[in-house]
Amino acid sequence: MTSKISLTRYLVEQQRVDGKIPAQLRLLLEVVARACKSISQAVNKGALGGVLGTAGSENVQGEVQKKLDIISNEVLIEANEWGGHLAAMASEEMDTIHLVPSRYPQGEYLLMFDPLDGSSNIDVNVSIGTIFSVMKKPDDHPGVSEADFLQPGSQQVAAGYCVYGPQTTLVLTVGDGVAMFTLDREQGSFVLTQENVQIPADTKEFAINMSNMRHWDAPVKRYIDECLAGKEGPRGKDFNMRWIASMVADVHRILTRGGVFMYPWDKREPEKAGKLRLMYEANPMAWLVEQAGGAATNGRQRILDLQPTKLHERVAVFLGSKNEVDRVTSYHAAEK
Ligand code: AHM
Ligand code: MG
Repeated sequence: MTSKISLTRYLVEQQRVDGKIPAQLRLLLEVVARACKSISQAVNKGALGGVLGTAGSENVQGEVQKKLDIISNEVLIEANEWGGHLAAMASEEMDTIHLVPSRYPQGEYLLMFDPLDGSSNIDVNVSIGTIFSVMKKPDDHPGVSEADFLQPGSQQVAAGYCVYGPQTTLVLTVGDGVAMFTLDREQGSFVLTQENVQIPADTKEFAINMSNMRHWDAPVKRYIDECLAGKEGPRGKDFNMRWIASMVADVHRILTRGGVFMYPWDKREPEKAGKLRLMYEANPMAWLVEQAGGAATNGRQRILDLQPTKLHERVAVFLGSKNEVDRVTSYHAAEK
């Protein structure tokens, strides 16, 4: 790359040269990126900034909230509510939707986010991230309600994440492939460091929380058993395993060098859902992965085709290298 392309320039060119994104969406993405920069700073300070540890509260899913979960949620809301580009926001950390206060202009977009994904890694200095998804508010009625958010992931107009690791990297799609931007801390701006990200169709690496094995459904167990059998088994090759316990970091690895990520539902859950949330985690990651040539299903259906029934809906997730996702999905189809 000869001259550095900032996120701002990339978005302006997407808007101006290619006409791919409207001005309001460009503004929205710049604001999200700015919020991520400020979350990145808080993450970097760690104990020095007094941001580690629990906040003594629980979210709507009954999970203990960390201080950084709450700080990140507030940063994203404050950054986004006054710009005039949003109709409303929804977050993994809030019970219901957050309307843009009436003193600010209302826009046409809906923003959903997991403000700080991988919360169990905050206090141990392991990569964490912010995941976001953008849709348009249906324009057939005034006002905005929770029902407006319940659109399938195929309706997303932008999606991405920012991983706070050894580097802070923002990964974005507006439906035209996947681009990665690394935060240049001296300049204070995100710089384009990779375009047209592609996930190889085949892989020898899988990511799953193996401690749940005894609770898995038969097709998942079959798939992993075959991987574990290595060269001597039906796959005829050895597999390696990675599990970071931050979806952002696991997906970032997969976008970088391939692999398959799985968080299946397991037999402890009567609703046959999973741990991960459709609106804040599965949809944006599924779209990024598809845009990079990979696949994403819930074991039976394409994630982006799922019709959500509630804001905090959970879903089983299989995503990454296409041939592996197709294989584990076919094992589900073969089940009686
Ligand atoms: P969080 O949004 O509360 O952080 O939970 C989601 C995270 C994912 O990032 C990760 O893939 C998974 O939970 C890890 O789960 P486990 O604790 O079973 O390893
Ligand atoms: Mg999460």
